[in-house]
Order: sequence, then structure tokens, then C-alpha cells
Amino acid sequence: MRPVTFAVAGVVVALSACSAASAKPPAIIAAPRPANAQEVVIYDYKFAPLMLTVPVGTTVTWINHDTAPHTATHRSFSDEAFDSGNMQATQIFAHRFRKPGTYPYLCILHQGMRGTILVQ
Ligand SMILES: [Cu+2]
Repeated sequence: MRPVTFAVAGVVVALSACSAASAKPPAIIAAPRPANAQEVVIYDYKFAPLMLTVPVGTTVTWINHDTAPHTATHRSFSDEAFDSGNMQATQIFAHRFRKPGTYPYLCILHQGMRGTILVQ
């Protein structure tokens, strides 16, 4: 079972336990959003945004908001390779893009997780 399922079950229990004592509407748990135009959020086994467009020279950061470890990895011989290594929960990885191009990347641990940085 994935950690996200545990978290949702915990919220349901917490809400039902306090609903009798409080008339407030239940809190809505929103997915975390990038803090700025140079950040990619990792959450629920996805990169968001899936494609990020930045100018040359930008330092892009990835932050892991999952409890599971993830990587942001671009393997290439022709342009700038990068690899975050295993990012634990709340860990941040930064990479500066010095050349224009299209940089597809993935999580080595969960290879269905893919994203792209477009550097202009
Ligand atoms: Cu992953």
C-alpha cells in the first residue's frame, strides 16, 4: 500500500472524531504547489509541473513532498546530465541549466514518473 493511502485514512479518522464537537467545515487538504516559477514539486508520485519552461541560466529546484524517496535524473552524453540521487521527504535538489534545450528526466526509483525542463 502506498503511503498516500495511509495519510488519507488518517484524515478521515481525524475529521470524523472532531465533527461532533465542532461545526466548522472539514479542512481541504490541497496538493502542494511550486513556490515559484523555478520549482518543481514532487507529490503523489508525480512531478508538477510536468513541463517547466525557463530561461538559460536558471537554477531549477525540485522538492520532494512525498514520504517516499524520489530522484530527478537526466542521463545524456550530448547535453548536461543531472541526477539528484535519492531525495528523502522535504529534501531539495537544485540544478542550473547553462544551455538551451529540452531536458527530459525521470525518477529512477519509479520510472513512470517523468518530467521535462525546457530551457530557452
Ligand atoms: Cu520516485
